[in-house]
Amino acid sequence: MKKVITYGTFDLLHWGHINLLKRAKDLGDYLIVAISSDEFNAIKNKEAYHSFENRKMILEAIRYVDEVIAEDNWEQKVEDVQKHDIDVFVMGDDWEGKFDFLKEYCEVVYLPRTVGISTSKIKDDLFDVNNG
Ligand code: C2G
Repeated sequence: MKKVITYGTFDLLHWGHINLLKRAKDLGDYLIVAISSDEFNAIKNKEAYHSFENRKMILEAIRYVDEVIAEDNWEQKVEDVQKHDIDVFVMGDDWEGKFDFLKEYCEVVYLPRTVGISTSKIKDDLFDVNNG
């Protein structure tokens, strides 16, 4: 069984995230998603609308996702890859090159980000709609 892992906050979930998860799953047979804990989001300086528990529930409901674990820090990836016997590490290419150190442990794939959608775009568009 070819195991894939990817990391992220995945909040507010949108079709760009789904595109990423689908392509990640297509690279293997089993996809683990490590979602950033609320505490780690504070370190990433990222504000999530949904709590970790609710983001976990949402991700677990996605057909491409087989398992959800917590991402608590920047340093856990090597241990995760080894502990979960990962074959492929996947991230959007906004992270291009940032995780090449994992090539010692597994295949590293950066997939093109989906253009035209982002959580900040959703928030901006909603703000414009509500504020004329
Ligand atoms: N993504 C994408 N297309 C978009 C938006 C996001 O392909 N339009 C991808 C990102 O490249 C990332 C994943 O979806 O691979 C999750 O996005 P975020 O939740 O924004 O992830 P981020 O906060 O960058 O967390 O240790 C890694 C970090 O936890 C990554």
